[in-house]
Amino acid sequence: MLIKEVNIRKMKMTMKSPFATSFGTFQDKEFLLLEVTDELGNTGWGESTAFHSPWYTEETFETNLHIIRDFLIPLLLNKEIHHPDKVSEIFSPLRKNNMAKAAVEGAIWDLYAKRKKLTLAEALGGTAEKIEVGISIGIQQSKEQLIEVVRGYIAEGYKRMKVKIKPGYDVEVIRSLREAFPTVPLMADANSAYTLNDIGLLKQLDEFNLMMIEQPLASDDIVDHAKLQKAIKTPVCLDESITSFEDARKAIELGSTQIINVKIGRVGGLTESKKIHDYCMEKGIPVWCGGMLEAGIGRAHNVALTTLPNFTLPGDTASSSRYWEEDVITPEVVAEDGFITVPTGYGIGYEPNFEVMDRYTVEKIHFKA
Ligand code: OSB
Ligand code: MG
Repeated sequence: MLIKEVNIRKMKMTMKSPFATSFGTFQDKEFLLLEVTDELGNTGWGESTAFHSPWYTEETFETNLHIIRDFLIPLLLNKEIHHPDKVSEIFSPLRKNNMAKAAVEGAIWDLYAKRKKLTLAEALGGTAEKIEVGISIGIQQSKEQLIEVVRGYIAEGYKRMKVKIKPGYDVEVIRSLREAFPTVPLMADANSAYTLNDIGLLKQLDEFNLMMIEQPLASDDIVDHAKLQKAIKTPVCLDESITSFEDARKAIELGSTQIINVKIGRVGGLTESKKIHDYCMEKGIPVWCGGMLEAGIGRAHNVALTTLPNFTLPGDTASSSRYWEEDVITPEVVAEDGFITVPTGYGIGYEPNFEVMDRYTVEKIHFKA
């Protein structure tokens, strides 16, 4: 296929409620949507998962715009692409900028699947007809408030609760949550808020039977996490530290992680995600699909990826309505009783909702071969 046109939309949407993590609070979300068109008029959609600030990784939606516009699009326009797996090869002379690469590659995967009359899940080799999801809960004002929020999500059918923690909002918060809900599958995400000096504190979490602790230590570390894992019972799951297949291989080899959170943007695309998935499956390391507070296009890609067989743990792709008053796709993503039914339409299987999309589009940029 030949890529003939690319449209970039700068988007600005506001979340229904603020989402607080150990590194900052999200409410307004600025991000990019991409639409690619081939020589036959097929289109594919992608979403950049970079945030407005370089908090979670070094990328921002503005650096993504720069890289996509000035480097990635010129590499693609009018180039014959036989399979989306080739896109990451074409981009490989450029270092990092994984979220920028993933946004473009994701759009080409969607386009390719539509061209081949396959669902994106099928094109990736996935088979699940429904996927299990949990919910990620930001830092709350108090323990009591967190318990009420969790109660609400349990009532909505979510079965796995992930709670954000940070120094000063950790052991006692998890203790009271565990007392309130003795059997609910529970995990904690620290987003790199601790160091090895906190081993004693992190060890105290062992008594709460957590499914895992996500990214307790530095965002670029795999050495200290291995030391920590030797000292605690709770399985360590890496998020920020895994930016590629090579990172995953090394972290597993070192014993730094027992579970991997795969985020398409963070690792540079669906092709790299599949590689990590396949390797983890071979090594007996379960994976799950993380979230980046995406709008519908990004969520749709997450849903398709999660249909691969080693995604055995619930992901963070909750319903659209958990984040947004209205989403940019139709139908919206809906989790019922903790499960999302994988759509059966070609490509991502959800249609862009142009009326909603236009309402939140700040700027459109058009490229033609
Ligand atoms: O660490 O997984 C994370 C949100 C923003 C940045 C990082 C993370 C998160 C989440 C929420 O946990 C995931 C979601 O609901 O999309
Ligand atoms: Mg995380």
